[in-house]
Amino acid sequence: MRRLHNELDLGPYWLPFTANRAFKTNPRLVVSASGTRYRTDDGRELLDGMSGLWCCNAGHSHPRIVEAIRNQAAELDYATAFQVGHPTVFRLAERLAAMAPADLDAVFFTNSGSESVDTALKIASAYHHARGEPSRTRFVGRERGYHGAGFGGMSVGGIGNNRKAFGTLLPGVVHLPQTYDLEHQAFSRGQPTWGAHLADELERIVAVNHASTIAAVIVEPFAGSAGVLVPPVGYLERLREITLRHGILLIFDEVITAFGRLGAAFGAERFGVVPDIIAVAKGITSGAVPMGAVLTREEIRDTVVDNAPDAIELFHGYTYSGHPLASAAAMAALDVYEAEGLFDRARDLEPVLEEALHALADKPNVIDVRNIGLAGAVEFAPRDGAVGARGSEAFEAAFDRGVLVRATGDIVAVAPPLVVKEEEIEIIAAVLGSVLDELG
Ligand code: PXG
Ligand code: PLP
Repeated sequence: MRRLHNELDLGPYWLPFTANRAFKTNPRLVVSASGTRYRTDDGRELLDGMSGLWCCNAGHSHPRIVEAIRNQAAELDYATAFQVGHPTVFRLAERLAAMAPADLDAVFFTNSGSESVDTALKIASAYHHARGEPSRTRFVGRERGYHGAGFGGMSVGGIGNNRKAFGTLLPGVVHLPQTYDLEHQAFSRGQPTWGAHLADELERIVAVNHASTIAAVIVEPFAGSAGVLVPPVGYLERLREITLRHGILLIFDEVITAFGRLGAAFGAERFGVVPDIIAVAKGITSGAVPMGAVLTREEIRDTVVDNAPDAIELFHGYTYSGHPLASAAAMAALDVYEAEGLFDRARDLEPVLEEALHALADKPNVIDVRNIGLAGAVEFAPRDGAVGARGSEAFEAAFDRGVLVRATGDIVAVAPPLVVKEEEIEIIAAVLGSVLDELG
């Protein structure tokens, strides 16, 4: 079989979050995709156990989304978002506001999760500024949080490797402890029962720094990038209670958890906790065109807008905010989610994925299996002197056997498209099982 990469110059392209040197000696290329399957350049089928990268919730190249993008590109390719609008983006904002919990009815558009996070932080800051409490500038993140690759998101993020080469980042950021604890939570199904008290650390942070210096707390409802760290029962509720009591905004980074991953439109809905701001991206277009958005309580938007000393109320935005192709893709993705009942489908498949993954608990070197919604992770004991080796070897072996998963350290994460079939979940687990049997 002719391999496309033999004809390509692999030199110039610097791959993101990738082991570039290893990749270029053993490149992996996909050339097309449909539904739950990719096709590789050597003609093999690859079952997508990761929804692309937590984003293709409706499956790949869904005909309805493809058609919407095509039509929009032919009709209106681009419209500046600064002082000008176009109909599709207004319709999309209206629809997102209707889907969002409670009064999170103001929508600001971005092009990625990273931009959504930076936008959410800036809106939180601008809100307190407009309210006459400009001393509220600190942000509280969490250990092992991932909030994208911008300087704002890196600053509130809590993954050392993502931060170590980039200096001092935003000043004034404080981190909550992570919610994961192997000893107390290993092999939890769904939310662990131990750990709600970890939210009380926020009280300590408030005591040390004073509430009047804190703008917002940002957390992922479940931490995805760090390896599916599921919030303990009662934890998010307690964060909500403490933030409300101290006038601190609560931001949910729902870049992974929104649009069905948790069997609901938002993690906020699944967990029954309403934050002040929600950041989304990825599944908003089912990954077909880059887009992100920030949903805020109407009062936050109105406070910023109504108190503005200048004609332009928020000096923030992107060239491609609310891009027509992204807006059309998002409208079509939301249509598909609704028409195919995909959020309910994720909820129905949750126990199937749970059973399939927990059946791997007794495989060699497995120290934890955890899951929530249509997401799960298997964690291995690190090999002596080679942390992360088992994870990346598992990823490569699964890839060679036709299943795409995600490795982060010695954790393998799984998050298939919401259109995945039960048999395909079984295949993903079976391949992982056989990989684990053979992993040294
Ligand atoms: N917030 C969260 C919670 C995310 O998961 C981002 C922000 C940034 O989104 P963009 O679109 O700027 O990448 C993300 C992205 C992984 C992995 O290893 C996860 C993400 C990105 C890349 C890798 O699981 N999530
Ligand atoms: N850098 C330069 C020189 C620019 O002119 C712009 C936008 O006009 C940007 C960065 C920001 O780009 P974007 O709006 O796509 O985020």
